[in-house]
Amino acid sequence: RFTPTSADKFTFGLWTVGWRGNDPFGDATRPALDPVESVERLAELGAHGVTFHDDDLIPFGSSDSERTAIITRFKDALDRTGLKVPMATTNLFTHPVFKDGGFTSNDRDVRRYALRKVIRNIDLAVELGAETYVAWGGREGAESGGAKDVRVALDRMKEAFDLLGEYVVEQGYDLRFAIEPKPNEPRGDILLPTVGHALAFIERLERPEMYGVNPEVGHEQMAGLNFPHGIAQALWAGKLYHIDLNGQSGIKYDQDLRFGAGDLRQAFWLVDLLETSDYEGPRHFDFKPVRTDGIDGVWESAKNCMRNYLILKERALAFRADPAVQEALRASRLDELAQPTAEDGLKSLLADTTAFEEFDVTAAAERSMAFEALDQLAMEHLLGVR
Ligand code: GLT
Ligand code: MN
Ligand code: MN
Ligand code: MN
Repeated sequence: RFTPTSADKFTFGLWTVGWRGNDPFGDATRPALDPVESVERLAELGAHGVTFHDDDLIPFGSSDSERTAIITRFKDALDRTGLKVPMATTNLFTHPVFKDGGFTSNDRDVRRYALRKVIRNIDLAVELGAETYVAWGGREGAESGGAKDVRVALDRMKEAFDLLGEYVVEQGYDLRFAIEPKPNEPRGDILLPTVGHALAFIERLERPEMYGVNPEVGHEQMAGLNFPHGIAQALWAGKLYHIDLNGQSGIKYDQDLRFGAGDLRQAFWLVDLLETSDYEGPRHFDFKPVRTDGIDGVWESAKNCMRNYLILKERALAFRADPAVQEALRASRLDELAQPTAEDGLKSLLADTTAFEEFDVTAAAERSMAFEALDQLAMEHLLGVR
């Protein structure tokens, strides 16, 4: 029970289990992990795949022959374990050259270099079978008002994504981009800070159908937003191309806790939403095993990201299947929300005196929505007492 299989589509970034615990105040607390060992351990735990930044796999500055040797060894591990690479991404944030960003650095040479770095890793991503290419622009932003002309920076951001789309089309690759929003950290303010900003940006691109979002639980919650609501809107727009699952407790630094830690109720509603939606992509964990723990804690937390998802999935399905819940949903008139407001058309709405002239506003205002009873049922399913 609660033991994952490949069919659950759980995936992990190499940078998650591989995080050594270095933070702005302290050095690494754990030794480096060999990506091949990560592949083997994740496969043993029941994961479906791994994802990576170019530099997670191939250390920055490796020679071409070193690069080839690393890729060969990595592919061999994938073949042996059956692990997939459904997504890859580019590190445009660690090296000091990216201190003012990649796609939107004020320095044009840096922008050209960033694009070439992405394109080089897109080729590798496609070679390894990836269908999604994530773009998290953590360094695209500013700490002060005069430092960035945001409208011009968005022109450069659009230019970058359009060029990458052109490259993918020209190569005949079957690859889509997923933009990952984050409000701040490492920059004081990051461009495309929330799911909503990213969705609006995508519609300005030359080939909008090639771009969607990769929302991360903690990133929206850092902005005080309701993550399941953001995911629902991304689904509604047909733009949920990928997802980063983790945990966060309120508005503070990016915690990247294991999935299920942090805001448990939002985690429940998120799993309920995903499992009743048509999203069939990976359930990707982007978390950081706490730096207090040794390597034991790394595998313990990786295992529990998946376990917590499966527990919440069981709870959410039980919630939906409970006749008392179905009754409560009707009492709260969720079925009525699903009915169009004026299927009879504007003309008949305007002619309908019961809609306005004769409408009993007082009686309607007095009808309870009965949301408390419904929410308590959800709470009791979540707590395992029903
Ligand atoms: C970095 C960031 C994550 C992103 C990764 C993809 S990099 O770890 O904090 O949220 O998903 O670039
Ligand atoms: Mn994060
Ligand atoms: Mn992160
Ligand atoms: Mn992420």
